[in-house]
Amino acid sequence: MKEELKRISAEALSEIAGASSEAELEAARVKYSGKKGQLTAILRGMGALEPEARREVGELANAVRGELEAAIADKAATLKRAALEARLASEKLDVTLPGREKACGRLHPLHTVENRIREIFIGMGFTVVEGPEIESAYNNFDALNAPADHPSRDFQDTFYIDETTLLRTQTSPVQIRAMTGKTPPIRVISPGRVYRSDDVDATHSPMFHQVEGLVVDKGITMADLKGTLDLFARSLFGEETRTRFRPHNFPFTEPSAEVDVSCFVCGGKGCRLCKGEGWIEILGAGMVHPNVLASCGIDPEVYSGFAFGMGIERVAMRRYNINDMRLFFENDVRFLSQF
Ligand code: 2NM
Repeated sequence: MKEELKRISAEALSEIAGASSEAELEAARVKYSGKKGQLTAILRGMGALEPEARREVGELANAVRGELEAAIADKAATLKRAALEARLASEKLDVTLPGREKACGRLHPLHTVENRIREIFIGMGFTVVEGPEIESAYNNFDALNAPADHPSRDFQDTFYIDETTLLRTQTSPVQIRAMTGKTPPIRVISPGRVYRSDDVDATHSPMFHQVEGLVVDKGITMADLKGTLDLFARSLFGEETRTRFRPHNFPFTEPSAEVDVSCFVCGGKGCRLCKGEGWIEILGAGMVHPNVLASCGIDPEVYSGFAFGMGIERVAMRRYNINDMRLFFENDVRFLSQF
């Protein structure tokens, strides 16, 4: 039996040493010191021995068991360390590598320009008002003193939903809403989308954005309009900017004007942007027609007002020197990321 124990010990130690995984080590443990293991079988068989032999074999068997347990524990620790090292090697990361930059969104250039326009007028005491894009023909045309035969009413130019409902062609109906049933003073701007049945080209889009402004109070004159637009132009385009009013005609204002700003590239000398003119048209404006005030329930004998309107696309195109309006709506990141 001693010979048998020595054989078991030698075999077991070599198997333990040769185990290359925790599973193999466990298999070796079960094979020798498990419940049905070879060493366990010897210990069980000792009952049949003489007391003297039993003591000797028992001592040796215990010694072998101790040896095996120590070898197993030792090997287990070695395997565990090796597994950890393998994991550390495979999961190694180089914290000195440069990070991967996340693409970050930004405001659309039309939004940036609209926000700037809002800021400037808010700074002058205006309130921002909004209204529906689906409007009544009354608010869009009749209340704005547009005669029944005015060309803008044409089915060719306006998106009608039915005879009395349409997509607003300007944001003026918002100002009709801001005046109706209200008592001046009124100081509002109305930014938003407007719709016209135009074919798409470099300077036209069937949907574009406008900001209109309106001031109504006692004693409002053309001087207030000029001062307001002058300050606006200097805030948006720079302190040296000058404004020029040219006579024009709108049904909702009298007198009416188109407003130019001195070219912010050449300062008025004439260049490619202003096509040698020195001036760039950006606004329409005028004194609110008495019929418009009256149709909103405001007495034109007591109150007067001015109004103006501009296309945001057009302002942004001039500001950023963009030559094609379609670029705003194509959402090509190569274009949008430049602003
Ligand atoms: C423009 C040009 C001139 C305008 C007029 C009104 C209202 F409602 F008061 F009559 N709102 N906006 C106006 C005046 C708009 O856009 C080129």
